[in-house]
Amino acid sequence: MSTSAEGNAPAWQAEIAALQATLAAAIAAADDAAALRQIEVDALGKKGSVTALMKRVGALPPDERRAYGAAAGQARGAVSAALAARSDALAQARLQAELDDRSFDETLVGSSTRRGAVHPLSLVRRDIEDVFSSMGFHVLDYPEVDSEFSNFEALNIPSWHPARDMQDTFWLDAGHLLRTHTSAGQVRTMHRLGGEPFRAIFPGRVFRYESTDASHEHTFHQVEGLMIDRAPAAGGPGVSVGHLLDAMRTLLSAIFGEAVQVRLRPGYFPFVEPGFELDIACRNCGGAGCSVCKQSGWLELLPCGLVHPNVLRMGGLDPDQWQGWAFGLGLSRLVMMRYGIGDIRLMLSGDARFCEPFVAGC
Ligand code: FA5
Repeated sequence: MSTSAEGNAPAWQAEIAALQATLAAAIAAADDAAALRQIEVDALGKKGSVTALMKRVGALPPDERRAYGAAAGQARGAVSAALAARSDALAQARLQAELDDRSFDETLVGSSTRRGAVHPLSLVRRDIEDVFSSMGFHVLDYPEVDSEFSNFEALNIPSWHPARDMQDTFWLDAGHLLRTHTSAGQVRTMHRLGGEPFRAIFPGRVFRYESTDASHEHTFHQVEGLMIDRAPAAGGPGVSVGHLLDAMRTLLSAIFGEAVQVRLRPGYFPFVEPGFELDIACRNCGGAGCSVCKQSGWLELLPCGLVHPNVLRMGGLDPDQWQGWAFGLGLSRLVMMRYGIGDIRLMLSGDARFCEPFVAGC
């Protein structure tokens, strides 16, 4: 059926050789990966010319099929190999062109990436957590969205109480609010850890609906401290204002690396009795008076006191059996004092330059 004009060689031999030669020329002429890919599809794809060769084997006389299959298979292998070789050669040429490109100077120093820094609030918070952990305190975390109950009622501040006006509140729906102070975690902690003496701190972000100035933000950080022990009447050591002050002094000297001048004033908070305000001498101005301390030389930093019996009751603790002290440290203000930051509003401004001096602390 299919012998060539010159003699015995079947016609398909010349046909396969011609196709192979055409493809070899096309592959050699292809000068990018897309052109090569097209040739590959046209030759080896489902409807490709080489694939078509393979399909024709059934139409040949049985005695030619074996030789035909071998020749078509060899053509397919040769085309695949030529495609791969050309692809390698093109990649190599591309690389060489990049290396030859004199506009690229591989001896130039690379540009450096900017290093991040730990925010000073986090640095001081870590220090405080270390100091209190070493004194046996748990470090707890509570939600920023809390209930009116935790934030006020559980702290002996019912809805009619004038003390609610001391902390202007961002109200949410259905008795929820953005906590105005970390004290919102006090009663929850008593339920969680009570029944045994315990010590805990709970640092966090708090929110107040108030106008801002150099020392007031609507969003700032506090650290709450709470210590509960058995009353002497219940055979325990009890807790005292002396112990509270001692813990506060330990904390402040650890933060500032030296003894800090403090003063204690009576302070009113419905959830402590007696209550105090612990102020520290303004380190921004050395006590001379500045915008941070509102010219007074002192900065209100650390309200504290002995836990009110009503709050102990709310926490499921019998005030005849249990006593406690609590403090609510203004962490943002402490950070300002430690690093001489003149305006609290810089703290959460989101300006990356604010953190640059603290890169070394990472
Ligand atoms: C309270 O928030 C009480 N929960 C503290 C407390 C806890 C008292 C436990 C007794 C026992 P006060 O509203 O004073 O108290 O806030 C505590 C501290 O947070 C202040 O001393 C001050 O350092 C800081 N602070 C208060 N308001 C702001 C504000 N707007 N911006 C920055 N810091 C503030």
